[in-house]
Amino acid sequence: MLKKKSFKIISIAFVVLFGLILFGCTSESTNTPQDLSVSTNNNDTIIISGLKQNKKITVKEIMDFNSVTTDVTAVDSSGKEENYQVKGALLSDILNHLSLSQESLNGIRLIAGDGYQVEVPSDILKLRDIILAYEKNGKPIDENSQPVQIVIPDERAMYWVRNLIEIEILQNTQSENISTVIFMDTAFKQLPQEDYKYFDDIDLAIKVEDLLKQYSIAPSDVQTVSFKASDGFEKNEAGDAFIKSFIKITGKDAPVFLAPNMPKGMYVKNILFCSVSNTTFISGENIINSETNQDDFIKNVLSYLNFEKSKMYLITDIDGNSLEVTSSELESAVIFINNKKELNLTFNNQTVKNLLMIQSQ
Ligand SMILES: Nc1nc2c(c(=O)[nH]1)N[C@H]1C(S)=C(S)[C@@H](COP(=O)(O)O)O[C@H]1N2
Ligand SMILES: [Mo]
Repeated sequence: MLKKKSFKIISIAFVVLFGLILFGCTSESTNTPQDLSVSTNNNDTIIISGLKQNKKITVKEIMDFNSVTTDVTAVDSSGKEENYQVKGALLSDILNHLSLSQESLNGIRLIAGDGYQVEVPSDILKLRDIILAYEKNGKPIDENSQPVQIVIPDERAMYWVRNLIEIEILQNTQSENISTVIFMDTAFKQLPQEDYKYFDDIDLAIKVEDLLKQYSIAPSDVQTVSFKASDGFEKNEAGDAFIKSFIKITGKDAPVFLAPNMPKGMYVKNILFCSVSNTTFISGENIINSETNQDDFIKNVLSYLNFEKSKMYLITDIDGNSLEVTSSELESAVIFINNKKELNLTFNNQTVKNLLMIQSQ
């Protein structure tokens, strides 16, 4: 009898204690204890930022929008295809509800709980349906994809952000005119280099912070960074992530934009160039390897870089020696790498060794 009674007291105490623990744990979030038992937490919120005031939308509210159900093909980074059906709400409906139109935005940044983020450019916003998916094949999406996964049919899986926690509305993503081109090949020689573990290799990397400091680019001026890779892949990255990252300058896939705590899907391999503010850092080596017509190198590169047209250009080498050239001289110039691995520029029988910089005057 006594035994039974003390058991009861202990049980009650345990229930009360457990309840307190449960309550204590959840009081910081918006969850109520009952919600802990359901597999899709409808009270999870997604923040919509970049507006005058941040908005929040819960999964429950997302589910209240008209749903779309569609068969999609996901192509992963290795090219493998997977077909499945997703159900979710359209971002355009949610934006309309906030008096915004998807087609007229400059861009959005999708931010995940694991640190992954990707910018969706305006051409995709104009063209595509963007689904906030909460079901896959008739079941709630995997726990690690919750609260919702973005699905953009017919766009690469890079944009299919799982575990979405924030959508940032980007106000201005237009890149400025470029007035300075800096050749990474030469610039990296002047920067501190450190060992960097890349899968099974130990290569060398520089800190982006050092690169920016060397060229007096204030971190506050780095809003976004635009990358282009050797395979034609183009991508923008948030400035604050860029400032804290590295560029691996030797070995496989170099130059690679990366950081130890950055999700691997955000790495940009084989960089052709990256632009910040009015400066472009360009890999002479990758340009040489990717341009079929070496003679038109400067013409081609400068035109797709959005390089400021000017009558005169200033060419600077690693020692700080400068030379003024006309635009026709520059357009006739050719770059090459000599057997000492120096990047050189030749025009009119003149050679600039260890080419560092070209600036429009
Ligand atoms: N939250 C989150 N979503 C993400 C990523 C990530 O690292 N984190 N990687 C993206 C990239 S680069 C790809 S290729 C696909 C990979 O999808 P999979 O893991 O289902 O193959 O997810 C995308 N969504
Ligand atoms: Mo990827």
